[in-house]
Amino acid sequence: MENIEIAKTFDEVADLLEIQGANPFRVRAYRNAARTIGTLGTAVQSMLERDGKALEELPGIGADLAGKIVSLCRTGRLPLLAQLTRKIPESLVALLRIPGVGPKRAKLIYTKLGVKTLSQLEKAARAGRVSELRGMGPALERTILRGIEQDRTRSTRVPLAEAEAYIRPLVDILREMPEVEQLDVAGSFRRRSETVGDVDVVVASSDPAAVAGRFLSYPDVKQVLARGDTKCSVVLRSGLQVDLRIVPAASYGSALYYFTGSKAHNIAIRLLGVKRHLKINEYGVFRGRRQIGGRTEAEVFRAVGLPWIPPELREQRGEIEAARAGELPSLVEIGDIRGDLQMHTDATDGRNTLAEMVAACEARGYEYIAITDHTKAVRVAGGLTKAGFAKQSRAIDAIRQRASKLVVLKGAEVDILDDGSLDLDDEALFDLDVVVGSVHSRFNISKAEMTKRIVRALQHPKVHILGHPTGRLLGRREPYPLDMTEVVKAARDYGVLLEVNAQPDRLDLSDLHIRMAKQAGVKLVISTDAHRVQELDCMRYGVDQARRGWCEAMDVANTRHVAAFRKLIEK
Ligand code: DGT
Ligand code: CA
Ligand code: CA
Ligand code: ZN
Repeated sequence: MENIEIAKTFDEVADLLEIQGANPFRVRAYRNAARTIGTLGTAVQSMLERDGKALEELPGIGADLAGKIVSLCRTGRLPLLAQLTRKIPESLVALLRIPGVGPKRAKLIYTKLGVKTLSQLEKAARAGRVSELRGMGPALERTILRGIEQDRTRSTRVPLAEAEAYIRPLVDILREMPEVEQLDVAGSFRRRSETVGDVDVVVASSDPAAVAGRFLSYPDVKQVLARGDTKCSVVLRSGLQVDLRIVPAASYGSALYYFTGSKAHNIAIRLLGVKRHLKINEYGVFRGRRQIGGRTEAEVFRAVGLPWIPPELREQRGEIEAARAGELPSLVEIGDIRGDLQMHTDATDGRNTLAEMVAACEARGYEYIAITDHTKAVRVAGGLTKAGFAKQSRAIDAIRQRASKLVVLKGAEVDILDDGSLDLDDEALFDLDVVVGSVHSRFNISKAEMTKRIVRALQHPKVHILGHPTGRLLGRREPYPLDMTEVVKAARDYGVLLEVNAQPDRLDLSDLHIRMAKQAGVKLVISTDAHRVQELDCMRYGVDQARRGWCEAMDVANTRHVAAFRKLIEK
């Protein structure tokens, strides 16, 4: 059992408990456990094999939850889940994906209308029966119908980080084989797309049968779609499809290049080859029948007169022209990042104390960080009042007394209220070093209203960063309607940084919006928005996203030294 499957099971338990109206603390406990397990660096299964008690030491996991994890790993089932689904159908959980339908409404819809599935909900909404329920109305009914439509067209793509978790153990096994000379994960995974359709693995080996055999016998394989000596395709238990290509070392570079894609990029490169009377495919670069290259990727690019192009750029968005002109960006790297400017502590909805977050950031070698807990409007997160921030400020002063190289900046993630005003008074704001302004409520307003709301917030002299600018949650919530051109313009005019939120289910801004901001001369900031120490490690997903947006280190504010960063955010 993979960590991520355990996490999903706990999330489902939390959903079902919530629909039943269970004690919110109990719901929270399962959600927190899901997050802990989902973001854990080591496999729970292997922890159990080594030391049965180690689980209980994880944050948010006591003896009771540890016992549940053990039985889940041993039997693949959780009795509690079965018990819950005896009372209410499991299919109701799908209703929660629809905007406007929370647990209370899902329960109401089920008990009053007998609706158990999305298609039944659609029927009921079309018949106008949903709007007749207490607290609902025609506007909500329309939102629900629109949500169901979007849910249907949404594909089964998997967030990159999730695919990474599923594929890592398999890749580790293959890499250990002496028959595997080289191995890379190619495709959209290597291009670091925010979601992947399937995972493409490329291997160099002179014994393809051995590699294919090991691949097909991997215990997590649920279904074999294709089996051949050089080409196999399987579906893992998680539902993720994995394609494997095995080639001789002399073709490895061209196979890696070819299966990295994107398709549009490949076609453009192949056409450049045709002009030079070259044939370029997954087996190599050929002049007539003679192979003239393909052992490395660089040889493929060299054959068409280009320098090697980083995979993140291979989307046929001008990278070939830039490469030809010698103007490829020198992309930002994880090692360039000197600070993390959004994170939460247990003063609000974070899991770790201020001291623990600080220590974890010191261990990661950062030069500076900002502690940015929520403000009071975010009630579910226990957002801080002015007094709460004053208390935190004293705690940070105490930490600053200790000799440490890490600069701890005082910050807040301040809610942008309905009218674009801020959820903290000016006096409190002016005591802070770094203010992230974010929208967490009232997503269902018009594009014009949302744009006005955000632009007004950016005008405030103490808003330095716009947090997760579009509010999307990959696969779960569409971005709120927003005129990004206007927001980018306002960010430039008022000297506000736009956040690239590195949480794997946010990655907000998107790659295209990042590039738009960069081209407008707006600086970005890559932040983890960590709610626990392990999440500090998701910085690399934000960096990948910024690379897809063509960012160099200079485009990213938190690659600067702390003094230069502070100067940059002065308005
Ligand atoms: P995905 O899986 O939907 O997230 O996206 P990719 O880019 O990983 O696409 P996939 O898995 O269908 O194929 C992997 C790569 O193989 C793709 O990026 C480029 C290459 N490829 C696939 N089909 C074609 C094709 O018809 N022509 C060319 N030139 N390349 C192709
Ligand atoms: Ca793929
Ligand atoms: Ca594929
Ligand atoms: Zn937030």
